[in-house]
Amino acid sequence: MSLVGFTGHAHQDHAKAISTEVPLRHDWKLPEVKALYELPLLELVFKAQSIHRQVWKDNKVQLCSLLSIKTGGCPEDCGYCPQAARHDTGVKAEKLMAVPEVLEAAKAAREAGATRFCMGAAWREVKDGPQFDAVIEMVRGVKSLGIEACCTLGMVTDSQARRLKEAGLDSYNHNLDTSEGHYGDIISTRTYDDRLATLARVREAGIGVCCGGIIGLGETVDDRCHMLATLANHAQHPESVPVNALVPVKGTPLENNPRVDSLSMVRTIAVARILMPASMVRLSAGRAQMNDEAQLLCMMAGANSVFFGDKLLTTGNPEYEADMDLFARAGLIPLEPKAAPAGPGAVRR
Ligand code: SAM
Ligand code: DTB
Ligand code: SF4
Repeated sequence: MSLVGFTGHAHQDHAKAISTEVPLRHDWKLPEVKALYELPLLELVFKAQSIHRQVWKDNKVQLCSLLSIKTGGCPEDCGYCPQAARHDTGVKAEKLMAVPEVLEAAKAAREAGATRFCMGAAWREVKDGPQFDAVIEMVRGVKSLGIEACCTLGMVTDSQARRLKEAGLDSYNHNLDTSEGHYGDIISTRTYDDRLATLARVREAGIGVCCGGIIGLGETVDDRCHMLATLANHAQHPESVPVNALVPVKGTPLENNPRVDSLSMVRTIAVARILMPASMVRLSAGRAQMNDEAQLLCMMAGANSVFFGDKLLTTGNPEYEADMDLFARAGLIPLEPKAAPAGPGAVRR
């Protein structure tokens, strides 16, 4: 068990008076996670919010911006994904964006209040060469704007992870998506172990880990709890845990999956917060399908970050104005740009 401490925390300003009394556990068992998940909802939210406030005393919400730097044409077969080449979704394969274009978008995002810029590529894995060199330039450029840089590029090797770290990358997003048991029903072109191996390389290189999942893939409550326990039982918790609701896209095998009940999002987020008190929990895909009240309940349950801007990678997100209006009406305080850290934290999670 490790304790949350002050030193080197990735969000030192944000988490200002982080409590030294919140234990970080790495030995969660499925029945205890499930018992949390199945608590009466308000009890669960109360528990999660109590932990949240002990750690995140200033109670701010980070605005992150997401850009698809390389869209579509992906060789993988992730059942949910509109960018898989084999799914006829109308998403066209595009080339990698040019560095200046990406940096323009990052600048605009910063101006609009983003403190984190995430670049996504529809790749199975990173290949060394001019395209990876360009991504390295993008990372350097984003860092020179004084905001956090995050990438999600598929699998990486040790040396690629080291180069990303040297360029200043704060965080690498690579989701487990679901439980190990359900993984094979959703993706066949790579394994859960491939996923874990990339995450280990990212961690080893000293880059912050951004790892979460999707609900609504036809998984059971056990699967959800299993995934959350897997995340929390890593020797260090991921610094960042995105919780996505499936956005069903026509042409994908999961196009007819039933819509995710927003209360399941609330429960998943609350359990993530309880299991990983010091991690950023990000209310990610699926916000456009949620009303204001459901989003606020997710924040009450411990979500302290959203992606803003009208598009995620290829699917819709709430309009900027609607988000700003929600923040104003609810009195939500965005994490200020100056609070963005210079690099990944060294604290054990
Ligand atoms: N190709 C890289 C990979 O798979 O790691 C990076 C990009 S991929 C689009 C990033 C994440 O987006 C996936 O791991 C998945 O969690 C999420 N995602 C993709 N399609 C989604 C959908 N339709 N609904 C919700 N989340 C989705
Ligand atoms: C994550 O977990 N969610 C974001 C980010 N990481 C890269 C991506 C959501 C993608 C939703 C489907 C789309 O827009 O294509
Ligand atoms: Fe490719 Fe990533 Fe989509 Fe899977 S989730 S098909 S790896 S872009």
